[in-house]
Order: sequence, then structure tokens, then C-alpha cells
Amino acid sequence: MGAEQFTQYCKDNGLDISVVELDKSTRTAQLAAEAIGTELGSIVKSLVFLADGKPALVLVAGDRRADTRKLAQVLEAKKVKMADADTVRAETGFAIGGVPPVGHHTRLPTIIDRSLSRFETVYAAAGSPRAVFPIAYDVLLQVTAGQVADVTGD
Ligand code: 5CA
Repeated sequence: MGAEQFTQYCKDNGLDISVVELDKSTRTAQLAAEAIGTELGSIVKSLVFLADGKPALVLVAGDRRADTRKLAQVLEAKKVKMADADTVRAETGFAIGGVPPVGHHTRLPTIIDRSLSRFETVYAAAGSPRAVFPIAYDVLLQVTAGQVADVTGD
């Protein structure tokens, strides 16, 4: 799936967003921040982890790193590891670099890095490595039905 499918998902679910297609790559948080001209921390990384083998989505501020030890506590799992590229595609329907925070194949349990709350508006991937969309932090919480937690370090 790509930006079109993500846009359609938003329409179908009454989520009023404007996808910004860029002519530069936004495949990493750093590139996305540069392309948009915003702070790195306001970019949402949509990362898939496996907690005792079960997938979970973790939304992390662009300037922070997910801490698997903290994630294991929040997810009540013994072992948490990052999903590989094939697993990310299988679980979300999107390729790494374009994974949006919602609109996946399956509804994944979602954890939201508390440090994203520094920003009123954040920017997330819109289904492709050249498309992002702004979303109010509060709306991101609503649409993902995510659990806010301290799951990152510097
Ligand atoms: N479009 C940007 C900003 S919105 C984006 O999607 N950023 S991201 O952080 O969500 O996606 C890139 C992340 O994917 C990297 O931070 C890295 O954690 C992860 N990643 C990159 N390559 C691989 C790989 N081969 N296997 C697993 N994870 C990977």
C-alpha cells in the first residue's frame, strides 16, 4: 500500500488530514524534518516491535530512541525486539520509511512516546517515503487509541 491507500483510509474513517507530497525523500525522520523544515522531535517514527512475538506499534519522537527495556515493561513482555522489514510490511501493509501511524492491515496495539507531547502538531508518514501529514498530538492520541508511556531514551 502507499499514500493513496492511506489517504483513502482517512477519508473512509472521517479523519480530516492533508497529505503533503514532497519531491524529496522523507524516508527517515531526519530527512522528513529537513524536507518539511520542522524540528526533528516533531516527526513521528512509526516503528513495529515484536513483544514475545506479538506485533506492537510504537510511535516515537524523531529525536528519541525506543528503549526495548522500557517497552518490555509497558507491554508486559519478556522479550521485545524490532521487527524486520518483511514483518513490518506483513503487519502494516506498508514498507519501512512510509509506515503511517494508523490505517494498517490489522489494528496493532499502539504505544505513544510521551515526549511527543512536547509538540502541539506532529508530522507522520502518510504511506510512502515521500509523503507526510501534520496532525495535532491530541488527535493522534484519539485516532490511534494509543497508550502514552515513557518508552524512549536520548
Ligand atoms: N517517513 C519517516 C518519517 S515520518 C519514517 O517512516 N521514519 S521511521 O522512523 O518511522 O522509519 C524508519 C525507521 O525504520 C528507522 O528509524 C529504523 O528504526 C527502521 N528501519 C530501517 N531499516 C530497517 C530494517 N531493515 N529493518 C527494521 N527496521 C528498519
